Amino acid sequence: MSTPGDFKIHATDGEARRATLTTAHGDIQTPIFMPVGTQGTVKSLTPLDLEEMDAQIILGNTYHLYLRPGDDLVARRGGLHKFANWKRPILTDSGGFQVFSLQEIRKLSEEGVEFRSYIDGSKHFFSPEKAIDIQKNLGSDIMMVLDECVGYGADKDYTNKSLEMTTRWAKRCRDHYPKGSGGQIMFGIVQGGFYKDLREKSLEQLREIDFEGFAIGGLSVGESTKEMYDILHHIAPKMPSDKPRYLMGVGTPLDLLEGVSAGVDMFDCVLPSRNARNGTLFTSQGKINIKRAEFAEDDSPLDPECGCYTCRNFTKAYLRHLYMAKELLSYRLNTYHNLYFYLDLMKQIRAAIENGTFAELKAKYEAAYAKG
Ligand code: PRF
Ligand code: ZN
Repeated sequence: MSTPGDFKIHATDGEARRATLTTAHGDIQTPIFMPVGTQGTVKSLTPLDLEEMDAQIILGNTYHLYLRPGDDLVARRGGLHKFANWKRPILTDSGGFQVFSLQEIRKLSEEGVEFRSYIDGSKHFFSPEKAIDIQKNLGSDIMMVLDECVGYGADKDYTNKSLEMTTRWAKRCRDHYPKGSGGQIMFGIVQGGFYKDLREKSLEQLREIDFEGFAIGGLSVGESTKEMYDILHHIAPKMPSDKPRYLMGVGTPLDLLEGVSAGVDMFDCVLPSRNARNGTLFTSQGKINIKRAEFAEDDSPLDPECGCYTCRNFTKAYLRHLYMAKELLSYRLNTYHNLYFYLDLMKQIRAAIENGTFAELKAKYEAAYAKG
């Protein structure tokens, strides 16, 4: 019998790992990409769509669901799985990042963070304990600790003080939900900005606290790709090798391949779903924008190598028409394709690690996406 938090590595290829993570709602095969369902829905898709494309786990946001419809309301309906009729695992972010990225006005103290609702301007307060209570109410399989994601360009003194507070908050989160006290598991979040020694310090402090997994936060906040990859390759291989590693809010197809090559197991990002809605589509030949005039009478599928519903049934000319006419189906078909593409990429990555051909797969996508 396996219990939530169990993590079994089946194969490795360089730093890349092929593993299984057990949660209360089933196993997750890693490396994995988690579609973002901020408000308890992956925009424009049904749970059936997501199951069909083999999404193994989706992400929900503490911040949004607390403000609307309210985590108590969700709890009274048996939790987010029941409420949204999603039977597979859910990871919830703690709200820390959303408070820091969506608000100019917020008050940060040792106790927690005060912020205003993006809906009606009302005042709210998240302590580390509150962030966990909300995630308990939502009933997610994986909870994230409350952290401060420092902005790009923060100086070393600020970054240092911030990561030490993030550690104290992480400890308070764990103490509020000790390991094994329920079916939910909890991940710590490594911060430390773009200072390698501070990243190491954050990791060392979090290691002392007993988490089921560890995330890398504070990346993709405005830095160059080179700076991000530099920190990624420095810190990911130093993270506990017997626990899942999660790179938060990243990224492009090449970022996922780079992350896996550094030993990352889990990813989430709004990029495939958000880009889909503005007509930017990922294909095996690179990125295209469906609104371009060259597609007006293009009767070929979006991606001839893709097996998704969109690519099997519609032409680029039709997808362009839907986009130009702002038809609702445009959002749906585009989102379906982009997420299918991301999930299929992860499937290829898992197979390549098992076969010891990960480097070849990475090189293939690097060639297709060289144009950016
Ligand atoms: N912290 C949390 N969530 C996040 C991030 C973070 O640093 C990021 C940074 N890319 C995305 N989502 N809690
Ligand atoms: Zn497709």
